[in-house]
Amino acid sequence: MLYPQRNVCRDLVDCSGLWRFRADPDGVGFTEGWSTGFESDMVCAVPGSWNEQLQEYGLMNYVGGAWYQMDIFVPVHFAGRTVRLRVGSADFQAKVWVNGTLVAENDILSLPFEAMVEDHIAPGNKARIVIWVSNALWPDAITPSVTLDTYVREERIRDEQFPATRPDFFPFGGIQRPVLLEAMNAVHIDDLTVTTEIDGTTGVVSAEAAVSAPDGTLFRVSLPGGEVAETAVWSGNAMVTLRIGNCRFWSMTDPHLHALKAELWQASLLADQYELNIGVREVKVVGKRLYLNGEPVFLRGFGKHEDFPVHGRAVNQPLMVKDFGLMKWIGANSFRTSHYPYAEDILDYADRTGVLVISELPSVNLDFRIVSDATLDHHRRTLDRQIARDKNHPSVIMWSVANEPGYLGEAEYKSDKTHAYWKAVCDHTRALDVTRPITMANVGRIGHDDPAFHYVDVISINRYYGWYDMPGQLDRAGARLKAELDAIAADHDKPIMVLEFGADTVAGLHSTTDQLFTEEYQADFIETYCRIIEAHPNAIGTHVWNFADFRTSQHHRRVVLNLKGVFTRTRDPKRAAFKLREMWAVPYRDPAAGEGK
Ligand code: GCB
Repeated sequence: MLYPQRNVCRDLVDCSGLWRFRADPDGVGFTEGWSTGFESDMVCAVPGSWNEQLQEYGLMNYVGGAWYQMDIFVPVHFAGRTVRLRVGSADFQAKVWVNGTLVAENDILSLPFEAMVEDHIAPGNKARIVIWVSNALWPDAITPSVTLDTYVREERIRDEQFPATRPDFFPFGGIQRPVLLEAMNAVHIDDLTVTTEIDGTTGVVSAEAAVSAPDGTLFRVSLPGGEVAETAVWSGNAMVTLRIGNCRFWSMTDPHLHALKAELWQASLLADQYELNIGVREVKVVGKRLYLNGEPVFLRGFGKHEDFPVHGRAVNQPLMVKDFGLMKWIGANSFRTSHYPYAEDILDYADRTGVLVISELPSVNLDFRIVSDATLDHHRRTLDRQIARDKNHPSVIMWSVANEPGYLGEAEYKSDKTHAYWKAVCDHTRALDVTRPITMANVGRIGHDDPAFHYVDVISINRYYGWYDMPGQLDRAGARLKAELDAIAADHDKPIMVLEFGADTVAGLHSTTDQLFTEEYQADFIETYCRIIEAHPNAIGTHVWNFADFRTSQHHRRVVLNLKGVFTRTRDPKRAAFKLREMWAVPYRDPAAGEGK
């Protein structure tokens, strides 16, 4: 799935801006024909979440459908060309009409979808784009819905969150990434898959294309160093391999990108061109270690969120640049896109800056009492889309296929059905991408005999001893964490990643003794975890929860925000940030490597 681009063969129109907006809690828009156009005085900025943006219009906690409309001028030179409409993300479900014709429907969370629309537009005129978006989830989604009834039925009314959501982050709604119109020739490259290998000092680059082009069209790939390879298209496909001698491999310290140029030629006519920044690197799990280019790596970093005042979950480039600056300042080398795929801009920037990314699917708190074939189908289709979108990023080193399934500790989780589910999900992931390891974030309530551990390459656990359990008692918490790492290591010869651990902290609150919510406690908590994890021979990383405070649904245990950030929501450092900076200035020392010396 290629991000639209502007070059000698392609052009694009960015439809960002103020779209006409209308909430539709009762779904009347469908019967009243809003898909051809509707009246409203209200606007919503795209990309943007509607919640904080339209708080004063009653939209802060709104869960349901809403309509967006934009009349966009289609340039004259789009005439006679293939035109692709691409919506970067519209959470969580969407339908799109162009000049009154339904062109796309989407139920994949937080990922792009597209439609070819040349038959529905008249270049040289405006085209009306209408998008219906709903931020309501549904029971079979890979992040299942909850309602007030769910809490009542389960006799957990004190767990009710408003808006009702199981995940511990706000259900921002809206068109949160750009809407783009891209023009290209009828003969064009639909997709590129680039994989890289290291052969001594040589980089081996394979570029496989899916194309709309007749057999015999020339597919040509070149690199800035002068390497070129070409082949004839056959049956909509083409593949070439290039070798880069004395290759500068992509790494954390030298994130070198090669601008690969893929082209389609019909005799002497250039029909299409696509430029892709690639990094030559190899990721592997061997035994209990993770390797990048043959060197063991220890991940130090964070779970994050796309979250900021007013913007909500929308792509926010200044914030992105700031966050990467803070990660560099603190000494982090990696982050997880908890708990959904992030905007492409963020992955591009990670490619440029050498930050390693665990790319997580938008699957949170699967409930194995209600998981169905439809859920598995949704999981597989999401994997298809996410891997199609993110496969070419050198920064993406691992897929996390879910966060905290079995969250309620339901008995159904430890069953054959669950084994079959994770086997199917991991098999599907490997069928799509054999070049990256797979993980999944296990929840404390399921403990360390999680069926998923048998199918993933890296075992990941989220733990909160010293916070939700054993509050204020870091000695007990540390002993429990160590015992659990040992228990997992005894059962599985696999790397272990601690993907979450953290403590809510009110910036400015202090205490001379261990006290929840204080800056000292958060710093001590994180230090205790990091020291225990780094000393464990199976551990390959620590990801602190969370990089920054973030908005949640309303619940008595959250003071507007989840306060586990080491930075505030507006990015001021808490004491723990300085503690991490001090600890992460000291290089990781592999405890196993020290043996026998
Ligand atoms: C978790 C979840 C994360 C929450 C966090 C917390 O285990 O994965 O989404 O925000 O705990 O702070 O409770």
